[in-house]
Amino acid sequence: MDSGDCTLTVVAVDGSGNSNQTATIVDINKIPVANFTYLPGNPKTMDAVTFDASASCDPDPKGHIVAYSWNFGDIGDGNRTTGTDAMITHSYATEGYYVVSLTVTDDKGAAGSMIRMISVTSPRGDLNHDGVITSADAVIVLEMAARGG
Ligand SMILES: [Ca+2]
Ligand SMILES: [Ca+2]
Repeated sequence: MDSGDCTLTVVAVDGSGNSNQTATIVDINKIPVANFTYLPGNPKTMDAVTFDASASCDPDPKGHIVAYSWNFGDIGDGNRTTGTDAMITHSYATEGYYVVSLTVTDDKGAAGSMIRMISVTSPRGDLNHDGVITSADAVIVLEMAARGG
């Protein structure tokens, strides 16, 4: 991948929250650009969701990404995994909205991040919302029928 595939904006922020875009970068390592997609686009609970970070890149002609760090946003303060492959799968146990963040690290140790919001829904018929359809869901159907629906 050549450097023309990357868009890079460096924004410096001081302790007071003031920011300033830096236009001149000469002979220093450029931070890598994180980007990812996921499939299926409308995942359901317990689906193996494939996250693909192969669109990430390092603007430096000879630079490359050495690590992909994910926070899938579930389980307490997140569910963190770091690997060297751009592709990873993850499944969600419960429905909801999750903030997924990806941080890529380049060969010089610089890091870039991006986040996406992912919506996970329950499969049809999962009446007790535990992510799987089991006899427990059928029991709920029977109870609803017994109450006269
Ligand atoms: Ca770089
Ligand atoms: Ca269920």
